[in-house]
Amino acid sequence: MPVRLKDLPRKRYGMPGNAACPGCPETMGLRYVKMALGDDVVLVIPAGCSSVIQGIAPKSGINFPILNIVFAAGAAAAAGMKAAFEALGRGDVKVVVWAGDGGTGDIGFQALSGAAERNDDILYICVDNEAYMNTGIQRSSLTPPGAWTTTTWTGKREPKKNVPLIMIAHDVPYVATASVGYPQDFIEKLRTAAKIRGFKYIHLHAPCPIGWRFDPGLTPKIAQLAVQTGLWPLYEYNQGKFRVSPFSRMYRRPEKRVPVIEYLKLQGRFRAALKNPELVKMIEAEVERMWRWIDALEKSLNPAEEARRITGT
Ligand SMILES: Cc1ncc(C[n+]2csc(CCOP(=O)(O)OP(=O)(O)O)c2C)c(N)n1
Ligand code: SF4
Ligand SMILES: [Mg+2]
Repeated sequence: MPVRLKDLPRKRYGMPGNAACPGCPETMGLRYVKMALGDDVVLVIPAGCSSVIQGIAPKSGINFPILNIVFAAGAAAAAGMKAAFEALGRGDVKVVVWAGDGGTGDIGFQALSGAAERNDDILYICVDNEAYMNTGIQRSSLTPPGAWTTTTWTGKREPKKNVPLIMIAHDVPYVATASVGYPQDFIEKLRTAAKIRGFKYIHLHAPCPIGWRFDPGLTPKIAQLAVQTGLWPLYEYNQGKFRVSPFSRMYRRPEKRVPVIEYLKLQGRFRAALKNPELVKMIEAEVERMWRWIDALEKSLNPAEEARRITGT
């Protein structure tokens, strides 16, 4: 059912004066997670900005239960915690991993892949600000081509690792992409995922004003532009059924599509790339390549057949 803003809880989950930078997409995303899932939720957070946003123990700028855990172990710790809740007769508690792009696509990837393969009953959210922000903006495998970081001074040359597609290939029940620029879509996907037993993965695009070099007031706008240019497609793979989400359907209507350059030019991290036509072409080619994957998935998956295969009916 579509989410109506007026029905969402008004409770404060991030407290005033927490340690996030102004315009931080991670605090926005954390708030939406709690608004969507309610109180019986424990978060597991590997090292990253969200570990620091909480502040220094015994105080916390975030008022819900969190286990902070080493980088490599997010999904494994969550799977163990879920098993413990079940043993205690509290299988209703939702265990959610909230990990950065570095903690997901690089250092935590083996634990993520293992939990997915075992179909552990957890929800894993990658909050993707496209670099190792907490340690000073180093490149990750999810940094997009053309982007400046402190370890890619002239712009990254390699493509962005496509973790959501890798997760679909793990044959898990639920995979979706989302954006902090479209909170209702994100909240709907969180609620859909929460009703499914087994492994769920949501990849949240999270523009970071500090690392991407833009005005902190522009976080939602930059997030929306990523979707409107087709650079960040919103879609959902639910038990064998693949569908492009409504806000991304405009990509298929070229007259509605926003040129990629409109997204790039608002961000200081693409300043060098914008002077290099080859890099801009590479970024545009990446967008088209990603949409070819999406078209292929949409055409090739037979929803009824897939659902039968997964559920064994
Ligand atoms: C094994 C290990 N290596 C490096 C670090 C240092 N470290 C802490 S946070 C962080 C960056 C995390 O990046 P990401 O997962 O993308 O989260 P973000 O800070 O961007 O939210 C790094 C490298 C660490 N804590 N543990
Ligand atoms: S560096 Fe970016 S993600 Fe990290 S706290 Fe600041 S705004 Fe948030
Ligand atoms: Mg990051």
